[in-house]
Amino acid sequence: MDKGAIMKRILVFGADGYLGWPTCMHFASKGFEVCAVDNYFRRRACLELDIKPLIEVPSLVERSKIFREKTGLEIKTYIGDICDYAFLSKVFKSFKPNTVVHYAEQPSAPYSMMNREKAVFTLTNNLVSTFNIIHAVKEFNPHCHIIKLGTMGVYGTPNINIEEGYLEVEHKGRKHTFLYPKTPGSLYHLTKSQDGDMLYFYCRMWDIRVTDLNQGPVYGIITDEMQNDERLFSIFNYDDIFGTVLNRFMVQAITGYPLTVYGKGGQTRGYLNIKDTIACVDLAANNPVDKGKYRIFNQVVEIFTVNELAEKVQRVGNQLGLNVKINSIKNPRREAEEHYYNPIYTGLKELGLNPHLLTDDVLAEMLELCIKYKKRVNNEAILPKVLWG
Ligand code: NAD
Ligand code: USQ
Repeated sequence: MDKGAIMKRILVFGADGYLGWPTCMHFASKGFEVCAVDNYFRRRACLELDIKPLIEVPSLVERSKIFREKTGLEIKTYIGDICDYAFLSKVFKSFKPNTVVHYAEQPSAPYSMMNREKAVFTLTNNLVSTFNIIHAVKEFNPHCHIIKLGTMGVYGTPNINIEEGYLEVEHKGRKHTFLYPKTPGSLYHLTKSQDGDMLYFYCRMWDIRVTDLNQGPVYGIITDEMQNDERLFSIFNYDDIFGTVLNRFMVQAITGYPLTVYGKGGQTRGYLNIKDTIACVDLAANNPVDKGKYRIFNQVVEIFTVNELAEKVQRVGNQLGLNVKINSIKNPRREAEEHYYNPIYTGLKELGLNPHLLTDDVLAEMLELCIKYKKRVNNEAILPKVLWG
């Protein structure tokens, strides 16, 4: 396999999003030819739900222009829906990627549990986008490496260790290795289980090559390529629909809103800094998996309970002169609030990941950045409104 050829032309789906945009800048800065695709679903959903991200960022096309003006580096853009196979085929035929990164899904658990319409959109969008990418790879470049962003939430919170993707089972004296059993806790998480099953199926049927990065909740705002220019920042939400827990807590802390711990706060997850998301995708792209293989990494850096996160934000916030309070509110979700949680996450470290940890300095830096945008915070967007039951 020509590794150099595989690595240099990268197509990023979901490129306007929180993780997609910094990924595009990163690969462009590393000498890749980058093609960025998005249909602005996330922006339209925010408008529809009257949610404003903390920082106003220009469109994908505008950010690519700004990035080119500042660096001389090109990020080619296409605006369209990858569930539309004709559009996707056009992009594949014209760009001829060697690697694709698939972020282009509806990523919010509460959004998927809001009502039937949002649920059916999540199902259709997340499964058809993945299905179309598989078909486009088979049709236009069967050597192409698909890197899909999965989620740790597919495993749920089982009372045994969470292995990295697969589990060897011994039954009546015989052994077989299966995909690790999945117990997702929202319709969104269910779609991530199903798209994983589909990718595994087509690895076996069509010999495509896939890396699935089962990622935990991401926090943070800044990556190196943003160069402290807010026009190059990512979409950053703190609301109950698109905000992830630590990003929400930081914005709550700077406005004096008591941190919204759902239920007992013993919910335990594996977290990572947005800088490490980029580093992990980079490692996957630079170490493509063999054809026919469905490789899974658990993309996690540190494990915390919700209570531990809230206490960290409170301590560091108070050191900055904020008066941070914590409030346990009724949990809108159906999930275990106290449970065993021991995922294995050695694969990416073995490939060379050098993780960023959630130190007090890192937290203080993120809080100070959020303070700059305090005037934009709408407290009405904070309390959870979507109930699972
Ligand atoms: P995001 O919503 O910011 O990014 C996804 C982007 O994909 C959006 O810009 C959206 O407009 C686009 N998109 C969605 N459907 C599309 C379609 N059919 N055609 C074209 N574009 C489409 O979300 P994110 O937080 O950047 O997450 C990216 C991926 O990573 C998702 O698949 C999510 O499941 C996964 N993930 C995210 C986190 C996290 O904490 N942010 C953690 C684990 C996994
Ligand atoms: N939580 C609170 N208070 C809040 C928000 C959340 O206690 O104000 C709790 C939730 O109940 C949950 C935990 O914090 O137990 C994490 O919630 P989250 O909203 O940060 O994460 P989640 O809904 O699981 O989804 C996010 C991303 C999703 C990704 C997932 C990774 O939106 O795209 O797949 O993190 S994981 O959680 O590992 O499945």
